[in-house]
Amino acid sequence: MSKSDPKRLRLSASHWGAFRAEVVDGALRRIEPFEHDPEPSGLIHAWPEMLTSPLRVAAPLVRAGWLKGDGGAGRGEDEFVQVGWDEALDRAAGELARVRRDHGDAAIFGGSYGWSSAGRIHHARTLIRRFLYAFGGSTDQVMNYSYGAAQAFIPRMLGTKAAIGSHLTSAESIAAHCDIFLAFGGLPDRTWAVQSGGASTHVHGRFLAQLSRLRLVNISPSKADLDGAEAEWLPIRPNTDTALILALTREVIRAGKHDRAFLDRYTAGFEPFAAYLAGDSDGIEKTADWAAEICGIPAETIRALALSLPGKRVMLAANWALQRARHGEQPFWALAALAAVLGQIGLPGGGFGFGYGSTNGQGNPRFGTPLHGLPMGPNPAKSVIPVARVADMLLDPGGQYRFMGETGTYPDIRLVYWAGGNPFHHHQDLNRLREAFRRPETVIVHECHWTATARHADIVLPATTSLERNDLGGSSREPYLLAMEQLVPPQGEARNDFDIFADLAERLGDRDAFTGGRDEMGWIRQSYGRAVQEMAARGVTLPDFERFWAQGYAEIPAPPETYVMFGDYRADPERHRLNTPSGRIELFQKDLVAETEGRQPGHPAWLDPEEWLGAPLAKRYPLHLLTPQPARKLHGQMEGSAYVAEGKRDGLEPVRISEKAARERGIAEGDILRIFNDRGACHAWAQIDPALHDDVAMLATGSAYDPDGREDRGSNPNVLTRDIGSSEMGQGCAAQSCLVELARLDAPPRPIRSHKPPRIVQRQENGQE
Ligand SMILES: Nc1nc2c(c(=O)[nH]1)N[C@H]1C(S)=C(S)[C@@H](COP(=O)(O)OP(=O)(O)OC[C@H]3O[C@@H](n4cnc5c(=O)[nH]c(N)nc54)[C@H](O)[C@@H]3O)O[C@H]1N2
Ligand SMILES: Nc1nc2c(c(=O)[nH]1)N[C@H]1C(S)=C(S)[C@@H](COP(=O)(O)OP(=O)(O)OC[C@H]3O[C@@H](n4cnc5c(=O)[nH]c(N)nc54)[C@H](O)[C@@H]3O)O[C@H]1N2
Ligand SMILES: [Mo]
Repeated sequence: MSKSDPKRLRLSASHWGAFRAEVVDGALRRIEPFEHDPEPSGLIHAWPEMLTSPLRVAAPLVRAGWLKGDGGAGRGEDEFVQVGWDEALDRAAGELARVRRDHGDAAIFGGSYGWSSAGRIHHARTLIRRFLYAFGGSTDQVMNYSYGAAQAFIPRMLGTKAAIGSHLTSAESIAAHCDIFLAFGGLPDRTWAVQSGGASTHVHGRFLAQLSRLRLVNISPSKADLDGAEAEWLPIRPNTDTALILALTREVIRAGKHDRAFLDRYTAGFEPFAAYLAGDSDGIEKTADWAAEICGIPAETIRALALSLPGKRVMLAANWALQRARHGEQPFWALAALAAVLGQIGLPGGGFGFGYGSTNGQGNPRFGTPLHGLPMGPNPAKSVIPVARVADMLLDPGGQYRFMGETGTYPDIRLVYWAGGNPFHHHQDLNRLREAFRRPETVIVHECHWTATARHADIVLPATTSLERNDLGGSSREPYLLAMEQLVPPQGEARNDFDIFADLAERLGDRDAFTGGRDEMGWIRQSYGRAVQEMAARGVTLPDFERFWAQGYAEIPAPPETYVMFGDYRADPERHRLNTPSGRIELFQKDLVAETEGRQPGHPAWLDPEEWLGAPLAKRYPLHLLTPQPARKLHGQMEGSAYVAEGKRDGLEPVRISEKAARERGIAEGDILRIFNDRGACHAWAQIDPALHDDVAMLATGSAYDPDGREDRGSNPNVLTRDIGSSEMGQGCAAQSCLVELARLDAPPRPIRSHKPPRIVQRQENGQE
């Protein structure tokens, strides 16, 4: 089919799926899943609405109060003044130059955490950093919200990031060799809808089918976390997995079934760890009875599970949610230790892995699909914070914090610049973040949609979505390099982030410092050229660019081997020494004790998560609130579409509660509830779930923050979550440690405002508004 054929279905892609579209007169007429996607996600059908949503930012805007010099007081409440692109860019460039000159490069906060969109050339978070780095740099964010605690902590114990999901033992290996698969947090199909960079080949159903022969155990507060396969369900209290894992370990050792030879050869520090389990260090033996009190699973069940493991091929899997909690480093480390005690690490189909439940294609072969975005270069400002400490930073300039065993100092931020992320979606304790966001002198945001972050900005620049430009998409975990063809012209006055930064760079005196002398298609061709070269070195010939672009994709063959994590290490621990102090898997690290001045022991340990069902606070707030990823959205994206609205009632999301919780509070299915704690409140409708832990409430993330004082008019759970790092070591997001109470709302909830743009005023003739 030729390119000029109007009926030709053009390819584009998103984190939630590649698709083809029929475009008629500049509008998306029809969306079809990518022809090679065996299990496409319904999420792609949100696209036509996302594109033309009334919530699109239509033109460049400046906040009225900022123009009057209100010092940030009106952020999030104010109206906006529509300005032309030239004025908006002049103002943005002027502020960047002023803040750099008066306060230094680190006074600009450009970490800009967020998923942006699929497509690596127009990846907003890469572009903003490239732009800022080209002119002196900015304060950046390190690690991520997804698995930040593990990212900071686990490599120093295991010597590799592979275990956190970058390269897990393959599904084929598990299918062929594993007997028992323990899934902490389950294996939900929901989270497998997405893959960062562009999902092309959804395989959740295939993955579950590969596990169908095994004994599958879903250790999660929610039975629904492992639907679609036969599984035992152990409803665990949230945040107590570490206690359960330690007890499983202790019971195996008590029965004399631990693999001494493996521990001697491949691990360091078993003795102090075992002494802790035996109670030598604190007088408490970590038995099944001990753990039962903490995690709520009967002691006999724990003991039976422990004794069923030795002699079997066991895969210990945990999803990322477990570590988005206070002391979230511990369950991952403890699980690796249990796998070591069972001697399973490095065996086909055995060992451990984090993230099998968390994004599409975990357990896929590592295709290594070559995808290159624009290079960012180094950050000359050399200023970083751990990603989830953003509100602390804004509220406490000059304040000190601990991270990975070191002390850092928060910079004094005067300008916040965000492109491709939504902190008023992703951060915790949003009422506190709102206070923090009032501190800087200027906030600049590029957005496609009126998110709460855009509403809290001073200069809002309308960005195109990935459907309004050309790009390259895909993921190294999936087999297709995707040619994302522009489907429609930019909506309203939207412009590509690339072009916005290019024009700003020009105003700052050097356009090419950002563009590198290339335009959109120049970068796409350059990136594809690199891919062709790299694949040639691997003996694979990719089609030339024109053929690739016309076809819409290039296929990357799977590597031949079936991957086993730590397989090399097991085969030859000297040659494949791990990148840890001992060169082995560390079950004890004495530096950890020194670095935390004794606040953490040197081995995996049960540390009080502070907000959990065993805490004194549970008397006042007796439900543990879990905030999983939304099924019908990617984070806050698609909010406002009819596709998402189908799951809502009165504009509110469902909160899942148990039959017991409903009965005790006189709540019926569909009742509108107020969910609250000392930090804030939000609203949701009651969905009674007979297969949920009695004392758990589940409200997905993703609702737009729409505050009325400390109360969110909608269903954003991050008004309730606690803004604290996982620990002083990892400083990851700890959203899953949160207690709440809820009650039926008898008065109707206040009308939601977030489905409409903020008030926009036109500038008057004399240039004053
Ligand atoms: N309570 C709680 N909170 C959580 C979590 C949790 O489990 N519980 N999970 C956390 C996790 S794991 C994550 S990853 C974060 C996710 O948090 P975010 O990644 O910040 O969430 P998104 O909604 O994906 O934000 C991306 C934004 O980029 C915009 N965008 C898309 N394409 C473009 C573009 O081309 N240009 C520009 N300029 N903008 C674009 C979208 O409109 C959207 O608003 O949330 C975290 N927050
Ligand atoms: N549809 C969709 N898919 C997504 C995303 C999205 O926004 N939408 N976001 C993507 C992103 S950025 C990420 S990082 C991943 C995150 O992937 P995950 O972290 O795996 O996903 P969650 O939905 O946060 O959590 C999964 C389940 O963990 C269980 N859980 C929570 N706390 C505990 C605990 O303490 N113990 C145990 N045993 N179980 C617990 C909950 O019951 C929950 O349903 O998802 C990705 N996939
Ligand atoms: Mo994430």
